[in-house]
Amino acid sequence: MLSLPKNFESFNEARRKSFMALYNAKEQGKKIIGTFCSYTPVEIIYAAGAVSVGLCGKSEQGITEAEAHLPKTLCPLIKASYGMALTEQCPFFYFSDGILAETTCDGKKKMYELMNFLKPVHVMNLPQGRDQALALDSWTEEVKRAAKFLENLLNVKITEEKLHDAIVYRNRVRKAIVDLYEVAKLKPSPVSGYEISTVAESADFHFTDDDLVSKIERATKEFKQRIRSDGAGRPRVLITGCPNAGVRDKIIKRLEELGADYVCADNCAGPRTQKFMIDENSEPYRAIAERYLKINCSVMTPNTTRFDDIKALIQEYQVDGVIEIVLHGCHTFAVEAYTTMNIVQNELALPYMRLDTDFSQSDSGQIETRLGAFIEMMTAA
Ligand code: BJ8
Repeated sequence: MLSLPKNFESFNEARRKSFMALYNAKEQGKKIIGTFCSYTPVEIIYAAGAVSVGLCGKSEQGITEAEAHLPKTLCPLIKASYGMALTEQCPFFYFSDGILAETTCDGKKKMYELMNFLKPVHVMNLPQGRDQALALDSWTEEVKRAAKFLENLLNVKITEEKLHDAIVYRNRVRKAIVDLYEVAKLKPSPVSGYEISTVAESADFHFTDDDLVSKIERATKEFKQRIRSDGAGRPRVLITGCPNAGVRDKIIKRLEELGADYVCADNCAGPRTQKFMIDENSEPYRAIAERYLKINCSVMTPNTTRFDDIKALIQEYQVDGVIEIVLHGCHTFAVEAYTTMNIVQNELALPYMRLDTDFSQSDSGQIETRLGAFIEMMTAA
């Protein structure tokens, strides 16, 4: 019989519920692999007969405890991810059989060394630039090495056939998510971006046997049929920069409550990343490596394709202004923010605002004032 965390009784109802849902899945023999990044090739996890679960910390919970091991100046996403694992508050980490991770930013890759004391962590060596000589070759080898890790950990065999099935399945999931995001291309968007992203993010936490693709497709259909009476004239915003899950309520929800529409994200969660499919007719390991190496993250150098994508998304989603979120301690996105600002303000002549923040609520008043002023600026433009 599986054990529950020592502090289980102190959890709120929602947390207890997710624990118990996963507990039941584990009791039925489901294997779970935790992930922290869009570079994780989830196809190999599915081909190993396991399910992947996104483990990034999304709130202040666990940060104080994490700071006993990690520097206070580290990005809140890293501290929250580690803290939730350390304090056994995250059901998904608690029930994960292992972790598949990558060498992305310095803080994350060093944190994994400590996390390895809590659970088996395999760190894939991500090339630092996709144009480097042998980048694709070495990343393909890393995908194979990660597959071996899973085979040993879970005592399974990853065959080419299983890999192919996993590629086809994950391509279908991605296509469904892109279609879902594209609802916001309608002007006015029939549904709030906050709601769209809530459905898209739920795909990261799918442990049951019902069909995830049909679930997303149903939501897309329902959203398209909605009639929104207050939609006209609301400025349309693209959010870029660091992952925004930990600041969704403070920034995105508030932005929409104040009168703008969040129509698109140029980040890991948005259509920019989901649109890359895997070639279903090539050698699977190389095809997987090729797809993941296309991701435009600021940990890559150079990362010029990110800016090409921002420009394309601004056009496709008829964007009126760009907000860049930079989490405290995230140097790679903070440096790239200078280029984003120049492109948006000077080349495209659109309003741009950068918000430096963390997962606390201490700056929510200040952020609200700045969001209000930004909406006025977009409306006047
Ligand atoms: S592919 S964005 S998920 S690395 S915000 S922890 S970069 S200091 S999350 Fe990311 Fe993968 Fe890139 Fe996406 Fe470091 Fe920056 Fe923190 Fe970050």
